[in-house]
Amino acid sequence: MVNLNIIEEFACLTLDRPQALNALSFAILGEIRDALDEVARMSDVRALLITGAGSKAFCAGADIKELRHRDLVSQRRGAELGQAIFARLDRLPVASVALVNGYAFGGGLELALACTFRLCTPNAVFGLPEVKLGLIPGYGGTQRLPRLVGEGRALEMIMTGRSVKADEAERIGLVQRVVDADGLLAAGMAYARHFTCYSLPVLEFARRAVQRGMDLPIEQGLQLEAELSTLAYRTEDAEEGMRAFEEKRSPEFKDG
Ligand code: DAK
Repeated sequence: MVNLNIIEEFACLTLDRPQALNALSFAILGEIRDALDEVARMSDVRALLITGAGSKAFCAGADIKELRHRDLVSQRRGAELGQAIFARLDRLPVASVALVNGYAFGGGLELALACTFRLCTPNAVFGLPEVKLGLIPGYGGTQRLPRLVGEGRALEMIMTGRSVKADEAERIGLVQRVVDADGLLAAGMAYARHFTCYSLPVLEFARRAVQRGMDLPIEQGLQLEAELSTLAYRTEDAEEGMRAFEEKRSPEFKDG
């Protein structure tokens, strides 16, 4: 149900349950968790790309058929499990790019939100329609969506269940780019190369400063920035980057 492949310098995770629009059963969630653990152990991977099998859906959300008839304790554990898996994605040592090829609803949008970046095809549709089922998002949507698009837009999507098409998603910053459906993977790889050509530890410091800083008051965020920018300065790659500037040549980063 989940395929993990290495393509050149990238790990590529595909949700492969197209007959149910790649809906997140608990089994698929477990496979995503195992795949993320595997990616975290891969020393030669420079970014993770995530997409859905088929042309119709990235992921239509939590498996609604599985969500019914569960006791409250299991339901609470289910929410915590999904949240913990998406937090792992958020905190992977490498950046991730969601390649959204169709519907990204509910848990599917929450999966994309936990990625560092999002690209989508022109037929992509984004939504948190849980309210239509008498539910609210349970895998991080109420927290990550407002941080990305602002409180008003997030509340509107969550409280009305309104979905957003690709062009609006790009306009409100929900996705970085809309790209052709043909060659989505190639577009994802080309996009990732814009940043993976730099020093991986330095990129990780930058990502941590921005992402963790979003959760902190600005004074603490600035402290975090001072610590992480000093750590970046101490790397050999920083020395190489500054030396290359003075010598008027391209730097050769070694991820150290
Ligand atoms: N779950 C299970 N099956 C799904 C599914 C889903 N989310 N979405 C689609 N499918 C299945 C359909 O049942 C259908 O299966 P068969 O009937 O053929 O067996 C197949 O995929 C094809 O779907 P459709 O026939 O419906 O395809 P259409 O093109 O007509 O419509 C659609 C596409 C995406 C508009 C429609 O399928 C749809 O509205 N799907 C549901 C989208 C949705 O509501 N997603 C949000 C799910 S709720 C929590 C944990 C998590 C959550 C909340 C709480 N706790 C633990 C507390 C999060 C909840 C969600 O994500």
